[in-house]
Amino acid sequence: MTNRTFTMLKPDSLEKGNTGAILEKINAAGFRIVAMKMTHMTKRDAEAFYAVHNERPFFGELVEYMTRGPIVAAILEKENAVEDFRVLIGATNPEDAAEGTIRKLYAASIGENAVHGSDSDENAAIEGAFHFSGREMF
Ligand code: 3AN
Repeated sequence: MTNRTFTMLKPDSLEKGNTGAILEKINAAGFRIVAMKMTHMTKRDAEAFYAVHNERPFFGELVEYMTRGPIVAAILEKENAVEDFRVLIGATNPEDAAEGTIRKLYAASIGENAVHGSDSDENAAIEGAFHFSGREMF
């Protein structure tokens, strides 16, 4: 699973009509799409996906946000995918994100930060398997 990462275009990106623009940046950065779908997470899905954050003060807000509308989930492949994708999306807080990064361009705040990117190869595999079966990966 090395060289694969997992991403979600979060509800705010779809609400604002930024899906195409964000996918274009991902494509231009050299990532190959292994799997992709539009889906709407249930409360239970979001609580499970973000279980590592369940003690954090923003957990309720995070679950509310991630379930308020559809998302685009995708598995992406590229050499050094996890690290390079984190560079492409920028810092968690868009105020700290570098110029030209997806979060700098499209995120409103630390809470509504447009995209998700896995933080390790291990989590990329877990998160990809959360959303996709083997038959949906190409
Ligand atoms: P990243 O998405 O950059 O890996 P994490 O894993 O620390 O950041 O946080 C997961 C998600 O939780 C973020 N994408 C964001 O939506 C939300 N989040 C993180 N920190 C905060 C915060 N201080 N206040 C509100 N929401 C937050």
